[in-house]
Amino acid sequence: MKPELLSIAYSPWSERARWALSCRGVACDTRAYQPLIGEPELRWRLRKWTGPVSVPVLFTTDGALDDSFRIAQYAAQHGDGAELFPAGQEAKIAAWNVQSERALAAGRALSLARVLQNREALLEMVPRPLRKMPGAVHLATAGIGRTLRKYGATAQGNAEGLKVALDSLRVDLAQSPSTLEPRTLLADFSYADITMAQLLAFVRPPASGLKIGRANRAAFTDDDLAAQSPDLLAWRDALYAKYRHA
Ligand SMILES: N[C@@H](CCC(=O)N[C@@H](CS)C(=O)NCC(=O)O)C(=O)O
Repeated sequence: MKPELLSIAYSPWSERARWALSCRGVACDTRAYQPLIGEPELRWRLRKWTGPVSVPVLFTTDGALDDSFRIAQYAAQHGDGAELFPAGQEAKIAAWNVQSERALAAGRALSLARVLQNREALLEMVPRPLRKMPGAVHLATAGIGRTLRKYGATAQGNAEGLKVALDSLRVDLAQSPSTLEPRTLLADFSYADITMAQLLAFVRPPASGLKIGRANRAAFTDDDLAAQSPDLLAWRDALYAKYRHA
């Protein structure tokens, strides 16, 4: 039986898992997760009644993997294709993933603060059939407020948090042994590139990979960071063009 991936179309956390699985050609059924509304079913399937639950989740015949990093490790062991975790580099890749986690948390707070100010972006967060319902904007506002509380996010210092991570990515790329074009963080393309490229989703979302509405694309974009990061945006876009196939 094929594994099933539950993911959010516009989420960079989900994108890390989708990219890793597609890179290794791991065939899976895919289903879209709807925050808030989908949570009871997710808890039921995970048998997790308390504490936070998040996506992506990969349901396999051996159990559920509820973190993108574990899903990427599964992809590395099952499919065929790019070596996502080259031997001897696992600890380095895990450290990049920790940096990515921190930076994405900063990006989430930054972008959701902008979504809260934007009616059209709020409506895009509501499933299409429910958008005309009275209170739809209210529902989205409540959902986002809940997400911000769930992840303990405050907008303060978050632009700085993301900027520090971008600066560190720039240094790591400059110091990499890679002779490839675009440069990769290790000698060859690996999960390090997948996880670090996601930082740029909160600078300006990529043209493919993430399915994101027009208003949310604008809310995810940080004009100041984008103006400071044309080199990293170009790096991310080139990585997508070369390595991110559907
Ligand atoms: N470390 C986890 C983090 C995943 C995560 O933060 N997912 C968020 C993305 S916004 C989520 O599921 N949000 C939906 C919700 O909280 O209801 C991973 O990489 O899989």
